[in-house]
Amino acid sequence: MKKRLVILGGGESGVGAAILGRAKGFDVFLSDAGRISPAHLDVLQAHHVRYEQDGHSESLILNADEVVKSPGIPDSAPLVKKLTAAGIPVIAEIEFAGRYTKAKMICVTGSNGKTTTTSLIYHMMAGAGLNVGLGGNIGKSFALQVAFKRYDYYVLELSSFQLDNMYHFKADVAVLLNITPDHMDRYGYSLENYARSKFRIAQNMDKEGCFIYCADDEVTMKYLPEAGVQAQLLGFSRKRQLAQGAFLNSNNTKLVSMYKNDVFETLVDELSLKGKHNLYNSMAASIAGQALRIKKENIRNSLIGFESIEHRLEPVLKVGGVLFINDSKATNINSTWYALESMTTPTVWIVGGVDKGNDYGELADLVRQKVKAIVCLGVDNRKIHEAFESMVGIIVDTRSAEEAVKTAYSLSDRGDTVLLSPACASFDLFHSYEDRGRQFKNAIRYL
Ligand code: UMA
Ligand code: ADP
Repeated sequence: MKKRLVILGGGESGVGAAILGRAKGFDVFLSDAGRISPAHLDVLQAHHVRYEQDGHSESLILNADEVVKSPGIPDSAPLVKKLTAAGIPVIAEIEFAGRYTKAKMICVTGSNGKTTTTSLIYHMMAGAGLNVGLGGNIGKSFALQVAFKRYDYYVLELSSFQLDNMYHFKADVAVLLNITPDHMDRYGYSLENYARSKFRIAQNMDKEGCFIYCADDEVTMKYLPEAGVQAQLLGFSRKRQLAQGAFLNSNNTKLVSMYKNDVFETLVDELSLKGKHNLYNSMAASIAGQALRIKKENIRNSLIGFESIEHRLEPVLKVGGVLFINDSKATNINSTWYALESMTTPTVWIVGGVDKGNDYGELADLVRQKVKAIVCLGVDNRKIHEAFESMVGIIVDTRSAEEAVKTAYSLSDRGDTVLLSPACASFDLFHSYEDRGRQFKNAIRYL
């Protein structure tokens, strides 16, 4: 008899898992509590996947041999609890798809910088002529690619939600960029739980593998000793030189990366991604490149030639001498900290949205130094007012990207920067951070 594979969630990851499940001969059933998008419905129908939407029918789910759960569904969901209580394995799409490929896995996690670093490593590997795919928490689902493509390597961005339901998946090269509070609601408001989830990226690695981590990150360094990582440990640091891994030379002009006896060096000024946070991302990518035996010329070319990604400190336009920057993907305090830190002119800061438990106090010093006015873009802006009223004279509430852009422009002078770096999720006023970033950019073009 065919094994019954139930997929919970009909988004990108669920649909990919369903297609792969069909290709591998499972009896597949996909269930979504809400509406499945027309594009995904087309794919399901084209592959004759049985599905339901607008609700989960327990009778069709609790008879599964195995369940693939979309990362947006928490383990605390009643249905997931029932499955677990019934002893039915609940796994992530990445775990499922990982069974059907022998490709080498380069995996990237962290609270911030995942998409940037994953894309940079992918760009480096593709530029070196490797047959490589890009997936995980980015773009087309990994499972869909495993169903249709034959890559030798995958570069996967992994969120903690994906890692939580991964058990046997093994990374060959793993990058843990940083651990700062995010998604605390899913981790019982415990940084320790969240950190443990991030370290799952290394759980099945052996001595052949490389674990690349930030030696300046306090939380990573706190949990590293107890994580029992078996792989070679390769740190990166802006603050000190390391025997193995990446760091700065003595006058901070060069990024130096040491892997075994191999030394790679490149000028910091020539790196295409600017800012201290991106220096970390470039360091992580350069060590990964060395561990993969990519030629130095290819590593250097990718670090110098990589173009910035949409919604991540993306310079948009200068209007009347005012530079507008779109950092809509900054959905937590740490990413906004780096954005404000990299500002070199007086800044009108657009901030707000759905707060995931922010401690705005961490931004106080930078706001005092750099911010001349605050434009709140959110439904409930009370915490922002309370945090910054004493240090910034002008704080204005707005309810749309257009209103925020017009207000910010009116508050700025030639030579200033208007920075959208919200430190919050977007769902109160927008469909997604991409929607917020695009509306911001459109509004600038109409000024
Ligand atoms: N759903 C149910 N039952 C529930 C709850 C939700 O059926 O109890 C359904 C929803 O109605 C929806 C579907 O589940 O149709 C969505 O599932 P999902 O939210 O897990 O999203 P996917 O579309 O499958 O996308 C997921 C990742 N989303 C999340 O982790 C929230 C995508 O990351 C990822 O690109 C995709 O898999 C590819 O495999 C996005 C993301 O926001 C970019 N990630 C978070 C982040 O980066 O901060 C972690
Ligand atoms: P993620 O995929 O982890 O959300 P992104 O690369 O999409 O990361 O970047 C998200 C936000 O974090 C952007 O605002 C970006 O400028 C900022 N960022 C990028 N790399 C880092 C880093 N290493 N540390 C802190 N913030 C970062």
